[in-house]
Amino acid sequence: MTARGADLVVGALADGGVRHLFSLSGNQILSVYDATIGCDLRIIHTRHEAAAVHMADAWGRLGEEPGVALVTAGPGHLNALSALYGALMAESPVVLLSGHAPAGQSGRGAFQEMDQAGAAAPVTKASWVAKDAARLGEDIALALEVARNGRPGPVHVSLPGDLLETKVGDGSVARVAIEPRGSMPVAEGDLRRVIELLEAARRPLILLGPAMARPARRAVLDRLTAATGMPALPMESPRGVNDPWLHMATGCLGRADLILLLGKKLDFAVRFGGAPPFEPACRFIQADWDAEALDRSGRVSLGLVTDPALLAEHLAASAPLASRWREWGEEVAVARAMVPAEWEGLRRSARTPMHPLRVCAELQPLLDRGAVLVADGGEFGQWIQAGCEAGTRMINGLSGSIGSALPLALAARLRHPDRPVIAAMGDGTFGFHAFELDTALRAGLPVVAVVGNDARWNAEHQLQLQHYGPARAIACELQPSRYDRVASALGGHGEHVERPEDLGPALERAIGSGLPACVNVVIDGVAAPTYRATPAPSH
Ligand SMILES: Cc1ncc(C[n+]2csc(CCOP(=O)(O)OP(=O)(O)O)c2C)c(N)n1
Ligand SMILES: [Mg+2]
Repeated sequence: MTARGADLVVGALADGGVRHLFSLSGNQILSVYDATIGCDLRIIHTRHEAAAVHMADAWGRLGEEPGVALVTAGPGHLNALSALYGALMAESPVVLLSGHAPAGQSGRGAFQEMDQAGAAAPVTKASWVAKDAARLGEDIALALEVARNGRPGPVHVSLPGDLLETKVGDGSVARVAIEPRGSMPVAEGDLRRVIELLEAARRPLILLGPAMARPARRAVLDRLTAATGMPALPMESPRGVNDPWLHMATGCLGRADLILLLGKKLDFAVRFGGAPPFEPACRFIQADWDAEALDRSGRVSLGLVTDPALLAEHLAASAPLASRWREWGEEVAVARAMVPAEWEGLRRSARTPMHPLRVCAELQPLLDRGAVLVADGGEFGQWIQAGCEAGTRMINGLSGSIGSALPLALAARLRHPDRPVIAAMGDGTFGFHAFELDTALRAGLPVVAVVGNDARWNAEHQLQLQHYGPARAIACELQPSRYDRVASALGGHGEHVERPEDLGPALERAIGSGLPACVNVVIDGVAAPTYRATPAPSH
């Protein structure tokens, strides 16, 4: 059989270790669908292009290997872009392949013709339109390599429909190998300067960017903390230094006299290094893969372009730093484990509507048994993030976007087929991708959506109360809808819960059903957690 451009695309994906394409069909990509027949490349097709990209994002975050989404041209491509922003901010290796108007009609007003590479450029590491049918395999191999190299992130390639259909040879599709860029060594002088600054510090603290905080690189950080005592905190929430999951450790930021930013930009998440939370005298060191990511405001005393994980490795092996900050490290760890004193009562509270912490208390045994937790944003999402501990946990991330939890959960289930996967989100958020419960059913990915239903966009409602007062709360109310019935209508399992004692059994039934499920929980729409109260040890 004569190979087409589309066969080169599929061949290069397979050679690159890609086994799943998260996709929504469209005219310009049907040749790629056709080319997958008989290949070890499964198409999981979604109900919205953004969901396909969210799934690719989760796949990337969970395994550090690129998740690949395939969408159609023009509007399909544009639908995918908001989710690409999520992957960019989460530093997730993702490749978005979009169908594109035929190259042969370029500039003539072809169907769905637009500047797709330009549109994707602000939310990608690299973005281009393939030019040559015979070299489509190289485009794919390069995209996979760029996505995973250095700071991981999304890459976009537009695939003109006519190139995909072009005959390119006799079917013997040549393997394409792109040489991976080698890791970046740490210059000896740089390492010496970092060690000198650290030696002078009494309470140094490491802040990690999202990629550094994920398990693959986190292991190095754990070794560094074990060797030196120096604590490390992830900055992966849009609430940054106020990430509710940090608990009382947020209060330790103001006590640090040196912050070591590893793969973490000096951005909004860390309040640009300002006071509060940081003392004006606190010094900053920044190590990053990219020179463009280094601070230019003058706040950082030492900026290095290097692989931050490799720097951590060297620091862990540095004799002068060994065991230097044991007490301080312990102090931060204890603060991380402390939550406000009143939480214990709220976790047990029998009142209705339920407090979000009571929902956390009912979820925790499932997480202790190995369930994966995906938490979205909004006030309910913040409570879940703050009040639950999970071995495998994914949150919406620094994009601050709501809506991704359900598609992220589907990919988590694909990655961990033997573990229950719980996606917790507010009622407003559920509306973004509720129909992915249908994808879940078709693809055999039973996840449990736990919807905290307070019949409003509470996070914004709370901001209105704070800034404009109760008399000027406007346009944030929703219906107290029975979202569980959405799941049943789509062939899944639905549970509606109003009383706290019913939640645990409802969750068990939802997981036991083996179907995609929605547990609609009527909750009290309280404001997200804050940490001013007297601390108590957490559960
Ligand atoms: C894509 C996107 N649109 C809008 C927002 C603004 N936003 C943040 S939280 C929120 C409310 C979420 O409501 P819900 O899911 O019901 O959770 P709740 O806050 O009520 O617990 C909104 C509208 C956002 N962060 N992302
Ligand atoms: Mg809500």
